[in-house]
Amino acid sequence: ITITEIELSLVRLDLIHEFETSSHRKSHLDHIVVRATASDGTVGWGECASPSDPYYCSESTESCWYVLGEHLAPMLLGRPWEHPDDAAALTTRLSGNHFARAGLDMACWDLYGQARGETLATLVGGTAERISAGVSLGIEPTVDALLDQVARHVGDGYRRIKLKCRPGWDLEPVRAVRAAFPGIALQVDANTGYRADSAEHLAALTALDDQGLLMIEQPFAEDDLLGHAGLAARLDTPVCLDESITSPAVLATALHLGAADIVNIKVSRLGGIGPSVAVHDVCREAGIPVWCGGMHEFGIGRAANLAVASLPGFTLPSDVSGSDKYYRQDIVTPPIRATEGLVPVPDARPGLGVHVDESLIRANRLRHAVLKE
Ligand code: OSB
Ligand code: MG
Repeated sequence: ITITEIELSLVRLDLIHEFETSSHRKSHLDHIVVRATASDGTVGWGECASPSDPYYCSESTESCWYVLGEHLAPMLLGRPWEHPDDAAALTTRLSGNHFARAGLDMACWDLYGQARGETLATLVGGTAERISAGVSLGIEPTVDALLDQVARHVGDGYRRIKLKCRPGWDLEPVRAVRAAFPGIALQVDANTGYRADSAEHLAALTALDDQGLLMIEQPFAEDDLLGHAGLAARLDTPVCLDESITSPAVLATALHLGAADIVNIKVSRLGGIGPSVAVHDVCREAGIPVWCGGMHEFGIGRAANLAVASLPGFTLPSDVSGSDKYYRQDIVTPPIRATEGLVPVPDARPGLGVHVDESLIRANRLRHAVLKE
């Protein structure tokens, strides 16, 4: 396969409900949609689900736009490859920039799937036809507003609730949700908001230990693997890593240190499908449960997440909810939807398994660029 043209579109979709994490609040999503055309005219799609600003990680929409346009696209355009892993190998001299990489990687897998006549899920060895879905709920202005959100999503059939937390918004909301919904599967995500050297923070995290949580996700900084290992040893609640796990090599270190009881796999954080499958395989071998996280993806990224989440090691509910939880109209058909908390793995066509509605991309884009050899 040889890619001869790459079109980047910066697409904005408004969020139905504002989302606040330990670091910031957002009301819309700006993602870069990648449209890669092969020499035979086949079109492959990818989505760069980078956060707009560099808080969750050091990448941003603008860094992805720059890296895709100035570095990744020139490395790939006009160069033939047989498998998407070979396409990824053409760009290894670029350091980091995983979200930017993932956008292009997805488009390569979409092209590859179409060339082979197989879905992405089949190509990676996925087996599940439906993925158990949870929802990730942001920090709300009040506990009552949070309880309304939980009630709504439990009512919609979602199978697990994840609450964003931070110092000062932890024990109180968790206790309130636990009291109102005693039986639900519940977990928290701190997005690096706590410090392992703070007695106050450790006390807050320890106080969560009797709330029957499925896990506490990423309490400490991305590079604080020792801090997470110490906490994992001291809590009964499993510690899950998200931000920290940026590659299979970091995963190996984290597992060696006992820093992760559970791993959140995100295709974009890991820089693509290949490393995501590799992290899954190592965790499965090591008996570490994994689940599929999300970055508020549009339908393209959501379809890729579902394909990866169909692998057998994904035993915990994902964050890959229906796109209608986040935005009014999906840019793909059929739209990604949950029924009774289960999201079908797309299989309507080869590759990503969904059809991309180009008119919606054109209608919602803030800017675009066409790159050729
Ligand atoms: O840490 O999982 C996270 C969204 C943006 C940045 C980081 C995270 C999240 C989510 C949302 O939790 C998950 C989703 O896509 O539904
Ligand atoms: Mg997270």
